[in-house]
Amino acid sequence: MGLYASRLQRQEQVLMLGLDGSGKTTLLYKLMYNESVVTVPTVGFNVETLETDRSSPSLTVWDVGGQKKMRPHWRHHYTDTAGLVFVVDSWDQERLDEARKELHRVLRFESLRGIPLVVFANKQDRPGALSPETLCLKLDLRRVCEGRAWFIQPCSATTGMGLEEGFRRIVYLMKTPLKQTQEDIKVKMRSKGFSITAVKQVLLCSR
Ligand SMILES: Nc1nc2c(ncn2[C@@H]2O[C@H](COP(=O)(O)OP(=O)(O)OP(=O)(O)O)[C@@H](O)[C@H]2O)c(=O)[nH]1
Ligand SMILES: [Mg+2]
Repeated sequence: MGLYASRLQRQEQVLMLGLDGSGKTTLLYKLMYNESVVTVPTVGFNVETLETDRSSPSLTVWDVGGQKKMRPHWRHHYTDTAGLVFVVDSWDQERLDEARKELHRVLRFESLRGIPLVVFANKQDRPGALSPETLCLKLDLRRVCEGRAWFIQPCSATTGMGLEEGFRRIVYLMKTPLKQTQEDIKVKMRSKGFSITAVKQVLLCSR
C-alpha cells in the first residue's frame, strides 16, 4: 500500500453527488455534528472538513446540489476529486432509473477514471427501501465500475446508521490499490470459511 498511500495529500477531496432529495445534505450534517438538520434543496454546494485518524488524510467533503439545474455544475468539481460518493434514495423506486443514468454519466468522465466510488444506499429506515444487493443490480454497478474500486453502503442519514462505515470505506479505497482491495476481500472471506459462491457475491458488491 505504501507507494500508493504516499500519493495521497494530508487533505483530500471527496465529491458527494446524487439526485435532489436523495439525502446528501442530511447525511453530511449528521456525520459532522450528529444532528438531524431540516434541509432545503441545495443551490450551489455545502463543504465541510471531516477529520479521520492520523494515518489517513482529512477529507474535504463537497455536497453539490442535485436538482436538474444543478447537475451541469457537477463537472466543475471533478478535477481535484480523490473519492466519489453517490447517494441514492433506496425507497424511491420511481427515480432509480434517473439515478442510474446520472451515476453512469458521471462515471464516464475521463477526469474521474479510476477514482474510488462508494454508493450510499440511503433511507434504509423507510419500510420498503431496496436492499443494497437489489440496488447493485438495478444500478448495474458491477459493469459500470469495471476498473474502479467501489462499494455499496446501506445507510440512513436520519438515524446515522452506516455513515461512518461508508466514509471509512472510501478512505480505505483511496489508500489501497484496486488489486489489493480485491485480494483483501478474498483473504477475509477465506479466513471466515466462506464458500466460493459467497466470495463471488461479496466481490459483486464490493470490488
Ligand atoms: N426517512 C429518511 N429521510 C431522509 C433520509 N435522508 C434524507 N431524508 C429526507 O429527505 C429529504 C431530502 O434530503 P436532503 O438532504 O435535503 O437531500 P439532498 O440530496 O441534499 O437534496 P438536494 O440538495 O436538492 O440535492 C429531507 O426531507 C430529509 O429529511 C433518510 O435516511 N431517511
Ligand atoms: Mg442538499
